[in-house]
Amino acid sequence: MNYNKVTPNIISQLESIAGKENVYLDEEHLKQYSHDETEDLKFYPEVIVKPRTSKEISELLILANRENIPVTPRGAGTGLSGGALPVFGGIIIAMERFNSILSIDERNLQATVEPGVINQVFQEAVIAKGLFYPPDPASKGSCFLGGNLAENAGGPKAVKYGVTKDYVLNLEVVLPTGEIIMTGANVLKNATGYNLTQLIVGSEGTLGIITKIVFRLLPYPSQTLLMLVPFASAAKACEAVSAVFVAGITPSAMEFMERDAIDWVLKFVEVNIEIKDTIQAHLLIEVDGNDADVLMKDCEKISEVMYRFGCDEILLAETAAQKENLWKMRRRVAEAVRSHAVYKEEDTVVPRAELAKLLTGIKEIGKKYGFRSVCYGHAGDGNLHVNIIKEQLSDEEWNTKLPLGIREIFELCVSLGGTISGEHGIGWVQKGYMDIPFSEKEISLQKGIKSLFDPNHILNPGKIFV
Ligand code: 2HG
Ligand code: ZN
Repeated sequence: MNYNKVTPNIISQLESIAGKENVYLDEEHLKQYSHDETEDLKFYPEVIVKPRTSKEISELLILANRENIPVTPRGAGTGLSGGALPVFGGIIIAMERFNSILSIDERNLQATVEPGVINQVFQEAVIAKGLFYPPDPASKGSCFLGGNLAENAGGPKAVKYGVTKDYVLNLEVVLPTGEIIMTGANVLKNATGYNLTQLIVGSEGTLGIITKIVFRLLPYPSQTLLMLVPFASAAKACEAVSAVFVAGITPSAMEFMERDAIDWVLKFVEVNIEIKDTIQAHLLIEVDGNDADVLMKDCEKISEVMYRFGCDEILLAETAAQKENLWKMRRRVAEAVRSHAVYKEEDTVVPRAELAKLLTGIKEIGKKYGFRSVCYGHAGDGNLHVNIIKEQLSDEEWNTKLPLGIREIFELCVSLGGTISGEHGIGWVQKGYMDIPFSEKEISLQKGIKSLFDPNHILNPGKIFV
């Protein structure tokens, strides 16, 4: 794609749309908005605009089509697949001024919010009314709800409560060509026409810019219990996961951490825990509800399953402090890996009963190409985050062997009935592997949808597809 450059004339048009004070050209801003949380990527925008209304976004997109300028929508920049990076320069539309919770409807258990609201701020606002918005990505303290929709974000609670898409009823969206639409209705059941709401969720900012979100909510579960389950065998830990569900229990979280992941996070944050040398992996299992006796019975049943798979002594966390201590260990592991090594993160996902085969296969592929991996993730969803570590590999090996190893890992996922991203999305970094899960026809269908929504390909170009 050949795009035009942003000229002084275009800058003044941007300023007349959004206000001069909301248009940024300074080096500090251009640098700040040139990266997200994806390892080792930087692309500079030419200008950043911070609009406040859907109408302003509409006018910005109309201008971009007229002048053939690429536009990249951006939330909090916590993405992990380069989805918010302006890979062709152009204009970043930053959504942080869309930061209002417009309404919480306690009668219908619904809420209408703007996309620039931080996930945890929204969670806490609804908890204050006894309500619950479950999707809880690791970055919940800083990520925006709009970005959560763009990537259909998950997190530990997805195993029981589902992912972001499962809570979206209706959206206001500004199309790449500037029209403002509503995609659905504020209802729990909707069999009216194609599901434009679910098409937009997970489209990574390539089919439109979300400006209003209508969520469904649940009653807040008042109690939880949390267990840390150690295993001498990582494969056994993975095998135990599906047995819990077969035993009739759906935990509210079921996380897996390899020994390396824990060792690194314990060096990174203060966690009060003793781990025997023989332990090679842990499961972190949470149950939630409103009846303490039922929760304790669930924990007993889960423990029986775990011991059947040869776990070591289980730690039960009952106090808030004990739970916080264990969750801190899991929630900070990504930062610990990021701070410790040059790495490449993959977001593999398979049917949960195939987890042990996936983990074993990943280690064999690592041996074949000479790289080490540190694995952790949402075992209950069959979603394993694989951090491939550069360590002693030369730059040349890293740049030649790594793509081959990643391709084999993704081929293994698909062979096990899985796919190549569970929650982090495709964005810029995984688009070269889309031929593994999809046929040419399946990709051409998706590209056809993109061209229908964005005929001039000005919105978030270069993402998802090569
Ligand atoms: C997690 O489950 C996140 O910890 C990974 O999905 C976050 O890699 C990250 O930064
Ligand atoms: Zn995750």
